[in-house]
Amino acid sequence: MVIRAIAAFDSFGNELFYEAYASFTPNFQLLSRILLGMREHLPKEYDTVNMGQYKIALTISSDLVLLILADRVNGDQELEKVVRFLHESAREIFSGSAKTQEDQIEKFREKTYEAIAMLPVKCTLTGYGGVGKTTIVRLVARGERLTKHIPTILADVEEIKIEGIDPYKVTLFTVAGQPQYWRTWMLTTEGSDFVMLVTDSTYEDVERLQKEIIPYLMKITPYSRFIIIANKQDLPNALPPSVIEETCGIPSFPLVAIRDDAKEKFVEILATMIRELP
Ligand SMILES: Nc1nc2c(ncn2[C@@H]2O[C@H](COP(=O)(O)OP(=O)(O)OP(=O)(O)O)[C@@H](O)[C@H]2O)c(=O)[nH]1
Ligand SMILES: [Mg+2]
Repeated sequence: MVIRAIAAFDSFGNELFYEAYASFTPNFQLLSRILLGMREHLPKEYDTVNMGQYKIALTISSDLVLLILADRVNGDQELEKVVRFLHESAREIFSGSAKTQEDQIEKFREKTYEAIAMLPVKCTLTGYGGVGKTTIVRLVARGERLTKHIPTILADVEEIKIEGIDPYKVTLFTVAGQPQYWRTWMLTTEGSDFVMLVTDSTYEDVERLQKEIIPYLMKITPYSRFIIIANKQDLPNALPPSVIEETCGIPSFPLVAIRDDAKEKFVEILATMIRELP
């Protein structure tokens, strides 16, 4: 789950806290004001509002309104837990009169980082057989370099945690790319915050992405965000990411998964994807 911004208001509508952790397109501050203005029409203490790929979750008590701008992909249950946790934390912190306002804000900011880390960002590497999905995950997870393509069966259940994209925690999954396993993508890819489409950057594979794989995945998980990893950029005739991006209409990033700096490069792509793509 990607939490993009958090705001808290007191009972008079004064802003107690606001912070954005990643980019987004909705005017969250204005939407917060609109929701505050219609409080009496929000009978439940917890509610959500869906807007395209985004979701606003809010909790209301007599002294506090807390709002979170998150991505829509995942179910409400885990989000509700986090919003309630933050609501209680905010009530405690902002009613403590001993401290200065800056201290209160700083203390609550720590709580928001804690809350964001409670919901890992699920990223699934998809794409055709042999394009380098398992290579990437092995390298990032264990520092191993694969030289042979051993087709993944069903789904590679490499689940790893990556540090360094604070305050976000990331979990990576990979699928099996051979066509006979595409049906399993329903289970592995559905509900991913990010679908990372890996291609070997050949004309043939990019065409397959555009014509078959992307339309199929869009059906399975329409609210996920998509990026392309243009892998095997070391090979002659590799299409550059700009051409792949234009062909598929999806942000594309270059990679050579068998190089020593691939892990670093991949983590950079993850960070850009999470923080900068709205
Ligand atoms: N030249 C080159 N070879 C690469 C690169 N990345 C991966 N490979 C090789 O390409 C093959 C990819 O194999 P895997 O990573 O197992 O492929 P996969 O996408 O997991 O395939 P499936 O599990 O069948 O879906 C391996 O032989 C890698 O060594 C790269 O950037 N450049
Ligand atoms: Mg594999």
